Amino acid sequence: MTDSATTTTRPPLSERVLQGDPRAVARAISLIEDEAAEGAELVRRIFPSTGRAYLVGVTGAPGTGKSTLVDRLIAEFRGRGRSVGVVAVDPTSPFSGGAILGDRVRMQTHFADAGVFIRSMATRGHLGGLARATGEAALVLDASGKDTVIIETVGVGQDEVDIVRTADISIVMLVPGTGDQVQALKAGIMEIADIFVVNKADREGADRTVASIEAMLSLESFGDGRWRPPIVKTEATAGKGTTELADAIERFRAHMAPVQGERRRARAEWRVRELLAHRFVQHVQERVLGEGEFDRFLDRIAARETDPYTVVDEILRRSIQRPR
Ligand SMILES: Nc1nc2c(ncn2[C@@H]2O[C@H](COP(=O)(O)OP(=O)(O)OP(=O)(O)O)[C@@H](O)[C@H]2O)c(=O)[nH]1
Ligand SMILES: [Mg+2]
Repeated sequence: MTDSATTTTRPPLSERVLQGDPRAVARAISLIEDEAAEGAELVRRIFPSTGRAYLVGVTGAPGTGKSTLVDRLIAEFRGRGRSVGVVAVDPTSPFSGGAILGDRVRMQTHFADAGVFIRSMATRGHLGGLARATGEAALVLDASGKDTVIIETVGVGQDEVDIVRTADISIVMLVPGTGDQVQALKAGIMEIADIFVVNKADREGADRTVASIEAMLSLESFGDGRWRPPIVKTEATAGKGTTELADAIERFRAHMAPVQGERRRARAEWRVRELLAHRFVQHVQERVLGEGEFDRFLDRIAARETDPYTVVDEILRRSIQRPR
C-alpha cells in the first residue's frame, strides 16, 4: 500500500503502530476515540496487518472484580509467552474519571513490561458507537503485535453485547449472592457467554451461584459438539483460579478453531452493517438535508402532518438524486 500522507521525517503513524511503538498506539487509539478522520484512515492502513490477535471479552456488573481478574490474566498470559493488550471500557466517568485511575493503579504492576499495553476508554462521547471505537482500539493493539487483546467492559446493556460480539471469546463474570443477576443476565449477555466466571469465590454463596448458572445451562441442549460454557470459580485478589480460567480460554480457542473463519466473517458483517448505517445517516444529515430540516421532519411527524415512512422515502429519494 502506498502512503499518500504528507511526508515527514518520522515514519507515518500506521508504520509506528505496526512497529509496536507504544506512544503511536496510544495516539492511534486517541484518534479513534475522537472519531477523527485520521482514525478511519489509520484503521484502513493497519487492517491488512490485523487478525492475528486473539480477542478476549470480559464483561460483568460494576465491581465484580473484572480489572483485578484481567490483571491476573495478564500475568498468566505473560507467563505463557504471550504479549497482551487491554482495552478497559470505563462505565461512567469521562476520560479523567476515578474508575480509570483505579484500573491504572490495579494494573500498574505491568507498566514496566513492554509486552503489555493497557488503555482505558470512556463510554461517553462516541457518536459512532462505543462498540466500534472499542473494536478499532483492539485492532490497533492487534496491529501493534499483541498476541492477546483483552476487552474489559461493564454491565449487561446492548453496548456490552455489541462489544463482546467483536471478541473471539466472551467471558461473563458474576459474584456470589447474585441469583437475581443470573435472572437479569438471562435476557442479554448470558447467551453470549462462552465461559462463566464466579469471582469472589472467597465469599459466602459461590457454590449457589455456580448452581444457578448450571441450572440455567441445563435448560439448553449442547448437542453436536456445541460448546458448553464452563463455570470457573476465581478469587482474583488472591490470584486463585486464573490458571484454570486461562486453560478454559485455550480449550475454547481450540474447540472453535475450525469455525474461527465463520465467527470472524460474522464480525465483519456486523462491522460493515454498523458502519454503513452510521455513515449513511451522517451523509444524509450533512449532504442531503438542509439546515434544521431533520428537526422539522420530526416536528411534522409529532404533529401527525406526516409519518416516518413518508419521511424516510423522501430522504432516500433525495439521497439517490444527489449522490456524493
Ligand atoms: N473478596 C474479594 N474481593 C475481590 C475479588 N476480586 C476483586 N475484589 C475486589 O472487588 C473490588 C472491585 O474490583 P475491580 O477489579 O475494580 O472490579 P471491576 O469489575 O473492574 O469494577 P468496575 O470496572 O468499576 O466495574 C475491589 O475492591 C477488589 O479488590 C475477590 O476475588 N474476592
Ligand atoms: Mg474495572
